Amino acid sequence: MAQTLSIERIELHHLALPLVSPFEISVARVTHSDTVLVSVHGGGLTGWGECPATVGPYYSYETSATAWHILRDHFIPAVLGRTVARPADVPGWMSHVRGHPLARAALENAVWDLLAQARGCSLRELLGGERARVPVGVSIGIQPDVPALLETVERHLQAGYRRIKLKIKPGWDVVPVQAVRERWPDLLLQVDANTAYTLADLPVMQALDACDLLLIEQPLHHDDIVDHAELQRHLRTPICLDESIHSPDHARWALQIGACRVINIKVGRVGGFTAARRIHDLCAEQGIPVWCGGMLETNVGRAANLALASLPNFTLPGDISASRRYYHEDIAEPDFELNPDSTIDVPAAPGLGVRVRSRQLHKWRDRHEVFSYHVS
Ligand code: NPG
Repeated sequence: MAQTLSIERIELHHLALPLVSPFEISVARVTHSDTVLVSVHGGGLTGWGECPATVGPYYSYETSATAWHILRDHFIPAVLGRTVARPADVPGWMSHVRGHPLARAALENAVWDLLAQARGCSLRELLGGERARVPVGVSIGIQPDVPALLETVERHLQAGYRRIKLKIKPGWDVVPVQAVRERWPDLLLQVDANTAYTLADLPVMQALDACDLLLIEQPLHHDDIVDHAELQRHLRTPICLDESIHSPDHARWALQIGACRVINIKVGRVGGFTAARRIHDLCAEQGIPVWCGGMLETNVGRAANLALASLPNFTLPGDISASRRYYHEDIAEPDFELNPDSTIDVPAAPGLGVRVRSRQLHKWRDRHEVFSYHVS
C-alpha cells in the first residue's frame, strides 16, 4: 500500500539570482535566474520544485510573473488540502487549466520530491531511473566573435566536457560552427537555433548539415512541426525538437510526420515528470533517442533533471553542467561536480537529494507567499 500524505501548506518563493556570466540565445540575453521555487509541506516533510521561467516571454510565453499568478490563483487551490498517494495523481487535479507547463511542473515535481522522501527513496528510484551517473555536456551562448568562441570551447573542454552545444542565430551560424569543427574534428558537437530560421534558410541548414553535427535543435518556429518535417527531408543530420514539444501528444504527432529524429525533454516545458516520463517511454518504443535540456536551473532543478536523465532512453548527453558554471552560491547544496568522464552523479539521498540553504534563500528571495490548508 502506497504511503499517503496530506498537502498541508504550499509556499512560493521568487528569487533573482545573478548568473556567473550572461547567457545569450537567439531570442534573449539572460543575466540572472528569475526563478520561482515551490515548496510543498506535509507530514513534517518539505518537497521542492523549480519553475525556471525567465523575466520576459522569449523562450516560452510563460514568465515568472505569469507562473506566480497561475500557481497562486489556479494550481495551488486545486492541490492544497488533498491527500496524495501517487505523484501521477497531481496532473489530473490541475487538468482544468490550459497551458502554463513551467508553473504546473514546479508544483507536480515538488510533490514527487515530497513522496520520494516519505518513502525513503531517491527521486531517481521513484521515477524508475537506472543510471547512477549521466552523460552531460555544456551549452555555449552566442559569443562576440570566433576567437572568443574558440577560447570558450577550449576552456570547457579543459574542464572535462566532451559534448558541446553552440547557440546559433542568423549571422552567427555556419562560420563559427565550421571554425569549431575544423579545430576539433572529433568533437561531439550540436547546435541550437531557438526557432531563429525559416524554410527560406535551407542553404544555411545544408551548410550546417555538412559539419558532422549530432543534431540541429529547433531551427524553425516554436509551434511548428510541419515545416520541420519538410526541412528534415532535406537533411542528413537529425533535427531535434525542443520548443515545439509540450506534451506526449505533441511528441507523438511530431514523430508521426517525421518532424524530428531526436527529442529534447525539459521537465518544465512538458509540464512535469509524469508527462516527461511518457514522452521518454514513447520515444523509447519508437527507437528515438532523447536527452535532457536545461534552463539554467538552480541545484533544485538540476537535481530534478539528473533524476530524469537517469531513465534508460536518455542516451545523448544532457544540458546539465556543473553547479559552478551557473551561480556563485547556489540556493541548494551539495553542488554538482563534473566527473572526468563528462558525467554527473545522480543524487542517491531521499527525494531530490539536495537541501535548500536557508541563508541563501533569504538572501536572494524578493517575494514569498504562504498558502495553508485549514479544515473548516
Ligand atoms: O545549461 O541549463 C543550461 C542551459 C542550456 O542552452 C540551454 N538552455 O534554449 O535550451 C535552451 C536554453 C535556455 C536557457 C532556455 C534559458 C530557456 C532559458
